[in-house]
Amino acid sequence: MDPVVATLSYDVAAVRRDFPILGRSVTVRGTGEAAPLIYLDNAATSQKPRQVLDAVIGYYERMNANVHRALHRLGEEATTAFEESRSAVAESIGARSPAEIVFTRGTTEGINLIASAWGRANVREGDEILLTEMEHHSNLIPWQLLAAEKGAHLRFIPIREDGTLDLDAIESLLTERTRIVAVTHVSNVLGTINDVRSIIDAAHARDIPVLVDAAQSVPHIPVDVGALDCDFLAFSGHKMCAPTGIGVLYGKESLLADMRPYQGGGEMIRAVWYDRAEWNVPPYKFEAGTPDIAGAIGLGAAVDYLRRIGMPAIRLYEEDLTRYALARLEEVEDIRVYGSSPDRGAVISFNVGSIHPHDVAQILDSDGVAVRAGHHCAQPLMRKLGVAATARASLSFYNTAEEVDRSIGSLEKAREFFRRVA
Ligand code: C6P
Repeated sequence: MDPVVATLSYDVAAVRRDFPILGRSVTVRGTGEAAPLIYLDNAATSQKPRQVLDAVIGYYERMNANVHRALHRLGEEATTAFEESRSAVAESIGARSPAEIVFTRGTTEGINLIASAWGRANVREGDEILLTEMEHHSNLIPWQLLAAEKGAHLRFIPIREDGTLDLDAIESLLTERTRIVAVTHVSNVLGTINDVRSIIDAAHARDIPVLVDAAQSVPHIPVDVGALDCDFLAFSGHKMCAPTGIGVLYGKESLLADMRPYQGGGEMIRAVWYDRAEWNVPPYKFEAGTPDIAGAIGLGAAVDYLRRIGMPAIRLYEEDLTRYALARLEEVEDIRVYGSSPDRGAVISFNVGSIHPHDVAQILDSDGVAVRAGHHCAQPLMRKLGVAATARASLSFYNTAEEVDRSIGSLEKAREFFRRVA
């Protein structure tokens, strides 16, 4: 890995040149003119820099082989690159050892792994699982499945008007039946950055382990699992400049060592007989079958890339840009922004008057501005907010104030259009 040069600022124009897709233009519907693409759907998936694309292509061009099996040169090189990525990930989130880093398909698989492998062994009838009211379906459905199988109950930390968690409620929600707490670090709808450290402290005071859904935090803010003292933490490579299909589950080594495997197959065993088997050590115990080798190598390159810019610098830049975008949005008549936590990430959900968010997204798209509209895989939260859907702009370290300005122009256009047809 190159030496990490972390300062608190960086050259955004130079960073943008690393991303081939940011140089593309799209045809403006109506005029037929070409406009630069404005990509504001980073919470769904991020764009990929040349360094990551090269790492993936380089693997296939120079060392394509299976890992941990082949004794030949290619196998050895692929295994080294794969394990170097694991070490880079471990170092970047402050894990004590690469053995605490399980490669998964993404956040969803990481949470399912814990609900299944840890949950089935530790949750019993009448037990409770504590979540929050702002969870993505990925940190809700796996627990619903487990609760239904075991006869356990789900409890929820409520959210307040401003989209922050009511942490005062925790003390009464943590009971002698609570077996695990699973909480999102940053909401993919409200942008709220949750004070997971306090939640972890409260849970640990009762010996309850905590899983953090870090899908929207690891790509945007410095995250240190040692400082948080979380027991499990899951995130996705594709939201942090790496390819799709690769993700990470961090787990404290002692917990991973005690857990049953998640899936059976090659790689996760030490010895096999016709009627039984002995498991491999973590993390391999949880990596049955051929992994996404190219994806893991791409993730290693993405981690190196982000660390060279510096996560503190990325956080500062995105914080500024989000503040600017929120201020500009406030100028739009009839705008309603969901979530006003003082501590927030680069996600802004909004609606404009009674215009359907799908229409807002479509008009923005016709101007080359990509935002998401829908329930954002958080239907219970949408119900809580009293809406069926919202539009959502999610920013990244390569977006600019100029892009925000152009998007606001398109939003005004949408509002004007619907005022005329109303
Ligand atoms: N949210 C969004 O547009 P996967 O699909 O496994 O990479 O990530 C799931 C996930 C889990 N938790 C949170 C907080 C998330 O935001 C996501 C993914 C995307 O908001 C796609 S629905």
